Amino acid sequence: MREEIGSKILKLLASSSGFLSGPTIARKLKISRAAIPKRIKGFRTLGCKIDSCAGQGYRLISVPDKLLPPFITMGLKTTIIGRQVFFYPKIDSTNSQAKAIAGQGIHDGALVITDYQTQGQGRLKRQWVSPPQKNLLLSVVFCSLVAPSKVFQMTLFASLAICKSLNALFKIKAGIKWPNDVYVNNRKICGVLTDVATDQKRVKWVVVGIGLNVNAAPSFEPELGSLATSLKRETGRAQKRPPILKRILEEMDCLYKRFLSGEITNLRDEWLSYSIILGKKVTIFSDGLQETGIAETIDEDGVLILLTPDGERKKIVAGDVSLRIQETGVRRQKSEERNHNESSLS
Ligand code: BT5
Repeated sequence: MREEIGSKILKLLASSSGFLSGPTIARKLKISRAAIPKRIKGFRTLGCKIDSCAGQGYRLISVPDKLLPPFITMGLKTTIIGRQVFFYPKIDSTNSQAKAIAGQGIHDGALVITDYQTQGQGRLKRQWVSPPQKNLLLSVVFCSLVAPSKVFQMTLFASLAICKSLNALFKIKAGIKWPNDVYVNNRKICGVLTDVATDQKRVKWVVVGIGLNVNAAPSFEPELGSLATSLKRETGRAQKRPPILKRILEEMDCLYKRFLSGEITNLRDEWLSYSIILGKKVTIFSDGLQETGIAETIDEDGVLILLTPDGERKKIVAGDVSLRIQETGVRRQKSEERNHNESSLS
């Protein structure tokens, strides 16, 4: 895909700390000087602050909190994810759109992103709600040929990348609730939805959708009030979305490349280190049935191993199940810790 001239100009300005003259920009990008002022004007209209000075040229001061492709790809340090961007101001669902274009020769790691979803999807036909222009709503299309059993590992990147990004950018301690939700301080900050298309024994594509609450107040949806949180709530102030998005894409890019090179065990260990369910009492809901036990571990294929009260180890596949962490399990863990400390003292 050829990169648009405007994006190239913006990237060049972003990579320079001082002014860049029109002739320098034209020479570096092999474009005509006449093409530059129009693009600069366009970016100013979108909210970019760009200084201009006679004889010196242009200097980029700041970009707005907009998710337009040039603001995403500018300075993005990835080689696979987000190299192709499809932005929609409003759409039904980024996962639906990503699925619609997945088979049409788009690049591995293509990004579908929007400012507002009218029918945001959760798992099991649940809804993902998000007010316009506040949060991150995106889907990444993976087109590498992998075996169906490896799909869950691919979806690990998303939740792991979110945890690592929130930690690196805001020192926020985020944890993963199997199979793929991200929690901060016992509230959900991010949900991940994976769609897959298989062709005989191969996966044709995997779409990993991410909804991350950035600036929406949890009260945007009264029912979610005490269940959800956002970065604004956790950090105490509104945050710009493009730098957060870029960090997430960069973390995903790095994890994806590790996955492609066969580094499965290390990835799983890293993912497990962020798990908030291991050792806890959990209840699994599936097809109207429920099963309670201790979440013992998650195997390499992403299957949860549940230790039931009668000592049986059951394998729970992520597919169509929901999981609830039992409060008693948390108390139980605390009391176990207390017991452990007491016995250590004696
Ligand atoms: C998920 O489902 O958590 C997956 C959500 C994935 C959303 C992204 S947005 C971009 C992409 N395009 C899409 O159409 N979807 C993906 P699940 O585990 O089923 O959780 C859904 C439940 O989370 C709902 O029933 C609500 O209880 C809760 N919920 C809905 N919106 C929320 C929000 N903004 N923050 C926290 N919780 C929310």
